[in-house]
Amino acid sequence: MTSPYAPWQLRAAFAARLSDMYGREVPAYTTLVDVSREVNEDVLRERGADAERLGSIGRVTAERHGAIRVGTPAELGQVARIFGALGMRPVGFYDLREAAASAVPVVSTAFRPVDGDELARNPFRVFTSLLTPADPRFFDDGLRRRLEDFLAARELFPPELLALADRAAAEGGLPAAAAERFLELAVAAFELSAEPIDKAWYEELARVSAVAADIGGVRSTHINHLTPRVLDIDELYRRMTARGVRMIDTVQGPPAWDGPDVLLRQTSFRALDEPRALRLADGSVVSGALRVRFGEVEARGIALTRAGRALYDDLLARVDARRPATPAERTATARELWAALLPRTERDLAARGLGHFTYHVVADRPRDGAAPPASLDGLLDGGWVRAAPLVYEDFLPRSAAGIFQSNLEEAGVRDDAVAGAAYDSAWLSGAVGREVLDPFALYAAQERASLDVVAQELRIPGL
Ligand code: OOG
Ligand code: NI
Repeated sequence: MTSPYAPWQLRAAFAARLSDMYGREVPAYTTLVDVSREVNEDVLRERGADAERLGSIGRVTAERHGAIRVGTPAELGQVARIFGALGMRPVGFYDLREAAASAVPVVSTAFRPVDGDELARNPFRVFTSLLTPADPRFFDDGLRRRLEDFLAARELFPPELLALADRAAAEGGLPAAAAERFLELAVAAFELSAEPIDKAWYEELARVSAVAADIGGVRSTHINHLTPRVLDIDELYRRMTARGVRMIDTVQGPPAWDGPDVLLRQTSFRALDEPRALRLADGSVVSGALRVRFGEVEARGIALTRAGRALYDDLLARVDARRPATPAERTATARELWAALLPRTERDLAARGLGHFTYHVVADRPRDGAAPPASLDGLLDGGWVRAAPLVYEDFLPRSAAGIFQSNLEEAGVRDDAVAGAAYDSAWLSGAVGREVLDPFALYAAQERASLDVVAQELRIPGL
């Protein structure tokens, strides 16, 4: 008997098949993946081993995040079962309803592996958004009721898929034939459906928000984008532009600078019109076109601590306060503040408690009879221990809102005269049916565990 497919193997296979499927649906995605690969190869050639400091080239080349959007807590719970079978858990709470310029009626989390070795095997993650029909700033009572009825009557995931997901979770994987069936059904669930869309209903929701229409205006779900990781996002931006692809006007996230890469930088382009069948009021079906999907690419840097993240958020606020008139001015302001506020080296980032690292005993340090010092600083200075940066595995709400918004035609409407419905991480945990994990706690635990191993190996009382 062959051994069953482990969750990480199912995850890697799912990510690869989703990528094939999405490449057939959105050819521009294939161009983006090709250009990303070229950039990564060039960076590796130029920078050598340094290029792999935040992940092996094998990991980075295969690395993708997807984005999906669902309508109800019940649907979100089903998503959690499917991704749970792939070893992915909900991490982080993102409220995209609040971002100033962009009114997107969703709250989100990201499903991803959480253990260091699982991330190294395959870090596939999916940014998952849940529509908020109960937020009166977007939906009045009548629309809310019709929307909830519409959502309650649809089925996104076939029972056979969910049963296989539960079996994979219970048995820690699936045997070959069941794995094959599970992957087939899982990928199919995220394909763009050919079923006709009720044009009037879709347009009514689109007047509130294009995202609301994309989620609640159709009877199925689909992958919204699939994002490759690139080692030099500014170079990628130049190359895509040179190929005639019109990118959004900025790279979201921290500015480019000559210090350590931190957090996440992302940019995107609008996908083309996609043909969709539309059903008119008289029951006839016509062919129409919708533009909801896009291409996105990202560069990942070092995970920041809570303090580091507070510094980043403060930086964004300071940039806003200067009211830059153009994207170029915004970038220039950010670079100036960034250079003034952020440490220029990884070592300083760690010393100031701003970035997360794991620590490792240097095995081949020449022995000179001296006892290892008892402080981390001393251990690093003396060459006993080396620090490896932890890569940021999560998302940024402000960037996510920017990505959502820059790819929409209409800004959407949010009526700030009424109070919004309150959602937080605890509420989302209830909706998902499992605990939404705190990303900061995950990085801190990884860092802590590495320090415990160092202390044990060097026989020092504790670090
Ligand atoms: C999600 C947009 C956010 C990211 O990478 O920040 C996102 C969506 O469009 O559904 O994917
Ligand atoms: Ni994305």
